[in-house]
Formats: sequence, C-alpha cells, structure tokens
Amino acid sequence: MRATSRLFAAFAAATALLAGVSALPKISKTGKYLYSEDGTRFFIKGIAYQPPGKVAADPNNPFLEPADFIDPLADTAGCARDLPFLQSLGVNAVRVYSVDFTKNHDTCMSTFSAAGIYTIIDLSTPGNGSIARNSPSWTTNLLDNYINTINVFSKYDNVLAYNVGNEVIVSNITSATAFVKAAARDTKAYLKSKNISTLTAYAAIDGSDDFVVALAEYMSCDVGGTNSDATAIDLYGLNNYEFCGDDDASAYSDKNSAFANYNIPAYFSEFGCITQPPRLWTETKTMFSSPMSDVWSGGLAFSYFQSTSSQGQFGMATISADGSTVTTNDDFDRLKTQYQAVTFPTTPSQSSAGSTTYGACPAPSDAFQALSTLPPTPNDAACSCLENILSCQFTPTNPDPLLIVGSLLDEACGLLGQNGGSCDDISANATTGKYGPVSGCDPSTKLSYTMSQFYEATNRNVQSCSFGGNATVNSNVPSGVANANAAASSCISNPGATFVPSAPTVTGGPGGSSSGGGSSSGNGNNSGALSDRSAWMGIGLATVFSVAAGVFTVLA
Ligand SMILES: *[C@@H]1O[C@H](CO)[C@@H](O)[C@H](O)[C@H]1NC(C)=O
Ligand SMILES: *[C@@H]1O[C@H](CO)[C@@H](O)[C@H](O)[C@H]1NC(C)=O
Ligand SMILES: *[C@@H]1O[C@H](CO)[C@@H](O)[C@H](O)[C@H]1NC(C)=O
Ligand SMILES: *[C@@H]1O[C@H](CO)[C@@H](O)[C@H](O)[C@H]1NC(C)=O
Ligand SMILES: *[C@@H]1O[C@H](CO)[C@@H](O)[C@H](O)[C@H]1NC(C)=O
Ligand SMILES: CC(=O)N[C@H]1CO[C@H](CO)[C@@H](O)[C@@H]1O
Repeated sequence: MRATSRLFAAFAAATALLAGVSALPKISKTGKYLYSEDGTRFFIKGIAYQPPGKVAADPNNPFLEPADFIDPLADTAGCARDLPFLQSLGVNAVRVYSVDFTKNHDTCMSTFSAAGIYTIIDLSTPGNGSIARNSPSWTTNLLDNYINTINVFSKYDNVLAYNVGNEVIVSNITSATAFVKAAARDTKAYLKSKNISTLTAYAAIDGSDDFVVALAEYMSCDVGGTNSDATAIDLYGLNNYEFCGDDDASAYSDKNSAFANYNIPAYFSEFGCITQPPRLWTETKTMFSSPMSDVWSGGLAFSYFQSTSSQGQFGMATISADGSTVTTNDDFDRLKTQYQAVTFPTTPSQSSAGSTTYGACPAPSDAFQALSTLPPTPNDAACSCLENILSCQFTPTNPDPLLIVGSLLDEACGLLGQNGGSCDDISANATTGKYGPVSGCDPSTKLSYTMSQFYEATNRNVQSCSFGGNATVNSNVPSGVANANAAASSCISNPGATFVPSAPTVTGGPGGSSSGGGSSSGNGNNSGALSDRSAWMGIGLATVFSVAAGVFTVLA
C-alpha cells in the first residue's frame, strides 16, 4: 500500500478543521475501569508508535535498548504521512516511547486529537533519561526531565497517560521497583498540584504469574497502608505476547484469573505475538469481550514502525528512505480487519464500578524484594545548594559531562574507599531501604560530593582535586562549612523527605543534569533517512549502564 503527497493535503485539511473541533473527552478511572466524560466505558484500542532509534549490538545490552531516539510527535510531516493509516486501523490511542520536550508537538498532537487519537507517553528517554534497571536511582535530573515533558504535553487534550517506566523491573532484579514507585509518587503529586487529570502509568515486562502479580500489586498499593492513592499508579500496562497464531480465548485464562481482583485498570501496553505467523490478531475478539473485558481495558498492538527482536520483526509499516511514503504489510491489513470489527463492551456502568481500594504493600519475598520504604523526592534546590558549597567541584572539560560522570565516579569512590571513606552518602539501596542523603541528587552533584570527600580525606591536597583536569577547588566555600558532610547537612535539611515537586528552573535537553546545565544526549533527529537506522526494540528502554553500577562495583 502506498501513500503519496495527497496525504499531506488531507493532513492540512484536518489541521484547518481544528479550530472548530471540540476537545477530546477526558478519560478517568473509576474502580478498576476507564470511563469517558459521558460515563461510557473506555477501552484502549491502539498501536505502538515509535520509530526505531540506533541500537548498539553489545553483550552488555541484552534488551537491545536504543542509544538515541526519534520523537515521532515532533515530526509534523511524519504524523501527516501516518495519520491516514492510523485512522484506517481504527485506533483510538498510540503509545510513544520517547519524546523530546525541547521540541514543538503542536501539529501532531492537534491532528491526532482531531482524529480521536489519544497518546500514551513514556516520560523516560533512552540512556541517561531512565531509571537504570541494574543500578537504579531516582534523581533530580530524571524528575526534572519527567516534569519538563509533562509541562510541554499538559496543554494537549489527548494525553491519556504518562508511563513512568517501561520494563525497568525484571524478575531477577526487583529492587528497582521502589525507584519506579517513587517516580510514580512524585509524578502523580506534580500532576495533582497542577490539576492535571492525566493518568500515571507503568508498562511491565511479562513473566511468571508470581512475578507479574507481585509487581502489579506493588505498583498499585499504598506504602502508608491508609488506602491512599498517593503512591499508587492509576493504570497498569502489561507487555504481553502470550496469544499466538490461532490460539483460542483460553490462552488468556491464567492472566485473566491472576488479575481478576486487581484494584486499578490494567491493559496490554504491548501485544502481538510473532512466533507463529501469520499474525491473525484474533486475540482482539477475546480482549474486547467478556470475560476478558471484565478485567482488562484493551491494549496496544506492537508495532506500527519496524521493530526487531531476536524473535523477528514486529513492524507493520515501512517508511521509504526519504520519509515520504508508507508501505504496510499483511499484518497491518489483518489488524485493521480485526480492529474494525471490535465493539466495546459497555459494562459495568460507571455508577456500578465501585471505588478503588489501595491495599497495604506486599511484604518483600525472595522472589520479589521490594520494600515499602521508597526513595525520597529528589530535591533540586537542596542539590544545587550543595553543589555550590562543596570544596572540590566537578568541572568537566568534556562537552557532555554525562559521558564521563560514570567513570569518574568509579575512580573517585575507589580513591575515597582507599582513604577510609565510602560512597554510602550517594548510594541508594532499596533492598535495605537505606537512601544516602545525597542519593537523590543528579550524577554531577554526586560526583562533586565524592570528589570533595576525597579531597578532604587527603587533607586538601590540591592534587586530589584534579581528576585529570575534570575537577576544580572551590574557593568560595562559605566559612563554617567544614567539609562535604557539613555542606550536605546544611543544604539537605530533611534528607528522607517526600514532598510535591515543583517545575525545574533549568530546562536542559533530555538527559541534562539540573546543576551541570542541559546536555544534548538523547536528542531526537528526524532529518536522517529512517531506513539507515538499525532496528529498535520495543521492550526495555531503561539503561543498563549508570553511575551507580560503577559505584557498587568499586565498593563490592
Ligand atoms: C538476570 O537475568 C538475566 C537474563 O537471564 C541475566 O542476564 C542477568 O545476569 C541476571 N541478573 C542477575 C542480577 O541475576
Ligand atoms: C481542576 O480541574 C477541574 C476538572 O477539570 C476543574 O473543574 C477545576 O476548576 C480545576 N481547578 C483549578 C483550581 O484549576
Ligand atoms: C543493598 O544492600 C544489601 C544488603 O547489605 C546488599 O546485599 C546489596 O548488594 C545492596 N544492593 C546494592 C544495589 O548495593
Ligand atoms: C576527565 O575524565 C575523563 C574520564 O575519566 C578522562 O578520560 C580525561 O582524561 C579526564 N581529563 C580531561 C582533561 O578530560
Ligand atoms: C540529523 O541527522 C542527519 C543524518 O544522520 C545529520 O546529517 C544531521 O546533522 C543531524 N542533525 C542534527 C540537528 O543533529
Ligand atoms: C551518568 C550516566 O549514567 N552517564 C551515562 C550517560 O550516557 C552515556 C552514553 O550512553 C554513558 O557513557 C554515561 O555513562
């Protein structure tokens, strides 16, 4: 199937219509279901919409996570090109895995809105913009990026949900869950403070029921045990591929019973098995009818754009090298047929949906080691106060400080350890529930803190504050600030505090640090030939590498 420039004309017409178009109804949750403003039950009938970024094939990158990304909602011509195809599929939602808040999204968002298409937006970005799976932390730079993205998207009427993470937590590394839950808590508090009703969500990797259910319950529980929604997500996404080929409805029986009593709305944030081709998409019949619709609120087919895993190719649309035309495959046509045949169930009615109960969090187990002690809210003001009064400051010569922070932290923690110190103050450990007072600061501040401790441990030997030219002695340390520890005490008066975050004053690019200025890592770029980009994998956008990984290696 081919699209030509006449689509651009159609797009222009759609844009012109916008002035007279009323806003898309807000979608909210009641009990464990989603409802539109008029009280009609709402189901997500969507598709993943993320063009492939560059993936570095590396044994340390088993999830084939991309090193960069393209923001499809900033690509006006791309949205115009794709809109007729999305409309022909009959989708009411797209999921976008990475957006760049420094770009303009007005045209894509308004034309999608006019076409009745909601967006589900992941707040994390590849690389330094995500909670790292193996060495998680929840820090000012991440929170700031999340809030900057929310601030850019909150003006649109068609943002259904923000994902605070995608597949960050895997079955053998569950302690990262506390960081993701803290991200949900702070994101939710920010949205509430701005009276934004967009749902806070998470998209989970599938696995054994033990793991999947424990994780789902943890993400929607109340750490305080008082039936409060403050630390619970609003919408649980499961990336589920278990219905394959011409399976029958029973393929979902286990999952259905596992979630039968789940307290909040759940949906399939990815679906579409490729191991038994052709993809018939007959699971949609099951998904959008009882008994499954009594438990789930729809799903997102994976994926519009090309996307590859070791299992094969998930994509349904191929974009020409010059970005102008779309060729769809048979999977696309079959999905279209199935999606167009869907009629949404209307039960239960909103008035009989009940209210949501937020239970106490499950106790940690061997299989699921997440405590109810969450990391504190990252504190921009405290961290920049600290950075300014430390005795030895990270003053990177590299234009992108985030590229060298990790290795320098390894080095500084190693040296500090040899001099009787430790990196405990900057470390966060969700298994013990111990969060060092500086653990919520961005990587650059953590590094300055560690460099200062080492410099002080060596009696302020100037050589100790050099790090190959990456550090400088601070001549403006206020009198009375004896050392790094005293600096932390004076700036971070309440290290464990949870509070409503405010918008950052610095709005650097994604991946930027709050005190070190914005970096350009993760900058989207849509001008290149899409076909040049190697495959992008829909699962697992969390980074594998991070500062803390180095820290813990050194200390171990
Ligand atoms: C977790 O499982 C993955 C995949 O089996 C493996 O590569 C990784 O080393 C494991 N990590 C830990 C901490 O056990
Ligand atoms: C908050 O949002 C609700 C629902 O959209 C609206 O009725 C109310 O006026 C808003 N309140 C403020 C303070 O903006
Ligand atoms: C957290 O602390 C526990 C217990 O001391 C330790 O076994 C584990 O390695 C620590 N985790 C990290 C990520 O440092
Ligand atoms: C700064 O740190 C990086 C990374 O450790 C190192 O390669 C470099 O030599 C250091 N010095 C300068 C001047 O960049
Ligand atoms: C975008 O990518 C193209 C092709 O890879 C490159 O030529 C161009 O300089 C890039 N633009 C920006 C702003 O990075
Ligand atoms: C602080 C941190 O995690 N830095 C990483 C940012 O991303 C670059 C490139 O992927 C890594 O090299 C850094 O270690």
